[in-house]
Amino acid sequence: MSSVNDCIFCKIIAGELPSEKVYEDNDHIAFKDIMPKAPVHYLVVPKAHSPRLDEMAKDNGTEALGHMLNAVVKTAAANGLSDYRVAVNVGPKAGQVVFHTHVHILSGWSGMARDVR
Ligand code: DGP
Repeated sequence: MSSVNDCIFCKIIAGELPSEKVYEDNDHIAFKDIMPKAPVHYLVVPKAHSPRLDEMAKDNGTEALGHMLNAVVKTAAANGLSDYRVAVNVGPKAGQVVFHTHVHILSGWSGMARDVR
């Protein structure tokens, strides 16, 4: 599990690693996922480090959860997405591999995406 010092998303936020940015506000950045699982796949990432969703409220305050979801809606709107899926993996058994809280935005399918994972 990464700490702030070796966190890949902290490095992207700091501009030390490249990313394809699609949205930014004071407290969040959104960029394209490097391994997309849908035609459109963005990650919305709070700039303040917390390892996982269930620790984020403790670390950054419960209002940060709402602000993050608002940034998700803003990211989708800024990129013209009308239909999209929002997902958060919490913990390794759920598939979380980057331990800096983030929200996936998946979109861009041509038809119904009910069974897309
Ligand atoms: P999760 O499994 O929920 O922890 O999702 C982590 C996502 O982060 C995964 O879909 C791949 C993506 N990812 C990992 N490293 C990088 C990176 O260096 N740049 C970008 N843009 N995405 C990354």
